[in-house]
Amino acid sequence: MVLILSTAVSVNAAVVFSCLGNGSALDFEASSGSHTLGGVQVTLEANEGDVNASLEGLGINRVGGGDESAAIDTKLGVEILTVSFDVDVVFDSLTISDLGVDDALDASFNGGAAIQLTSSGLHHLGVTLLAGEVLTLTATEPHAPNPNNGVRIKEFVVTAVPEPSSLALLSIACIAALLRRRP
Ligand SMILES: [Ca+2]
Ligand SMILES: [Ca+2]
Ligand SMILES: [Ca+2]
Repeated sequence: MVLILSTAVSVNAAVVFSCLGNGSALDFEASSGSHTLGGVQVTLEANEGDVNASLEGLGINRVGGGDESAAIDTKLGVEILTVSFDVDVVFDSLTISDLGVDDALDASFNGGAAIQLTSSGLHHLGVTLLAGEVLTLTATEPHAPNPNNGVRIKEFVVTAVPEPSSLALLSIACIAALLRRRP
């Protein structure tokens, strides 16, 4: 069984969605957009304004003065970015930056309890998100009424979960290989 699982993992490499750069693949400059990488399509949607990236990171560009246009913040109202995929994935990690003392980012997988992120850097999550389920990233204010002045998304990593049918085929192949090895 261990052999089967490790083989299954090795054929599903992690897909790294890097968010940096004006004009990068995730710089949609529209309320939502999709991008396919490594056979995994991601869809991002902003609750208000546009999904926007700059050299500093990815966030939401909201109409009005004073918004951090490439960050998720609460300056002009709570910004929420939703993330979904067209296949079942394990959401391995999320890298964020610019977390000040007044900033936090809540991550909720498919409506589940929020995981509050309060520091910049790489956060290992390892949560399964089925095709079409939504990861909700919400700018929150741990020290309200001080606004969250912006959290930037740098990168996220997902690994596609094998289809049950392909896993079954793989299992059969592994069993066959084991049987062949017997004297
Ligand atoms: Ca841009
Ligand atoms: Ca913003
Ligand atoms: Ca900040």
